Amino acid sequence: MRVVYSPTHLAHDIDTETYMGIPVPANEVAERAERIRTALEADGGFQVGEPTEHGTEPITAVHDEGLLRFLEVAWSELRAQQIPRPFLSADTYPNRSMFEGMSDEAISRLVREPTAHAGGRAGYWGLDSAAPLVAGTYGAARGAVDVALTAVDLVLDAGETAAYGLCRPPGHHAARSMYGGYCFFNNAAIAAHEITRRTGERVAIIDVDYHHGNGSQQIFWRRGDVRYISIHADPDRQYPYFLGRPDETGEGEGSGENLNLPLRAGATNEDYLEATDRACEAIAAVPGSVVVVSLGFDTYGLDPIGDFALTTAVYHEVGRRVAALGRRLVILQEGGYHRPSLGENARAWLRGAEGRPFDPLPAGGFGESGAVAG
Ligand code: Q9C
Ligand code: ZN
Repeated sequence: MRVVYSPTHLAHDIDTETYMGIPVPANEVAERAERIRTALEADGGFQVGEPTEHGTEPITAVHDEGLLRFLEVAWSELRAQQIPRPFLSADTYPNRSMFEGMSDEAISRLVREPTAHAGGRAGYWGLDSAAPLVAGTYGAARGAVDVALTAVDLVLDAGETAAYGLCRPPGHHAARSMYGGYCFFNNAAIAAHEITRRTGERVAIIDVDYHHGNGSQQIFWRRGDVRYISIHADPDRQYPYFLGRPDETGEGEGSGENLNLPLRAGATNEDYLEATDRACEAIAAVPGSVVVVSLGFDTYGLDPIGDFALTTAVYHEVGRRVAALGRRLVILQEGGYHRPSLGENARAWLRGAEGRPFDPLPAGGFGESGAVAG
């Protein structure tokens, strides 16, 4: 399988994030993508190449141009304003209750981008304090979009039945006009939109990251040409808290096109495969020849921010079942934070999608697999 990787991610070199007001070691770090790339190179069955540049047009087809402009200048604004921070994080968010009682007309007039403070501007465009922005973030986020769009090219133009984009930073929490949750541009949504534009077909997104992809859901909420299906931790106990419930099914043209499958804490391989089958049925029910996979490994039993109990073997089976839909796959990396297992889990998933046996690397062999048997 062809793999797309960009070294631009290395300059998004985060070491700290804030969690509930306290600085903590970052989860979404460069080592993640390097672990996956190295494992796929060692496998021998993957050809890793760099993306081609696709420009900003496919991004602004999905995102507000203001978000792109903000991300482009945010770091230099923080520096110019001499706010001494190692990364940019919001000061104040426009909580909806700030505008309680005001008319829709007044709200749309009053809720606007502040012009002169990086912390206020980050609050306007950001969802949370978990997406630290540094000097290299914009370049890395643009690189991740190019990775996703190059994977689309491989499938649409180069005759590949599947391609893997090793996107970093991830994307599925980024909405049309919002970044957050370690995500800046929504790589999978940009890819899905591009596929609809170029094929004229319907596209399905299956999101198997541990978290609900609120950004992807928001972007396609009213669209009848992109079906979004997500298996994730119940938002009652997990980020992003305010979206991801089963009664969110889309509106207008998108009515019935959004499927949320939340799972309990401790969800097992068996629970996950059952949800995978429901998701695959929802894909098979509509026409189309391409599926975008938002692939996360934060469902793994040892993930530091997840609470599912999945093992490496199940990723092989999920990859196999998604490929068994018989559609072309654009597979894009989202989350997954247990660094030692990321390489093996990616190999397992992608080999499953290619119909190759898993063939785990021997313990103590290449790297430190961190994989748990079973
Ligand atoms: N204590 C993705 O997996 N909250 N994003 C982290 C950690 C934000 C996850 C809290 C989680 C965002 C792409
Ligand atoms: Zn996640």
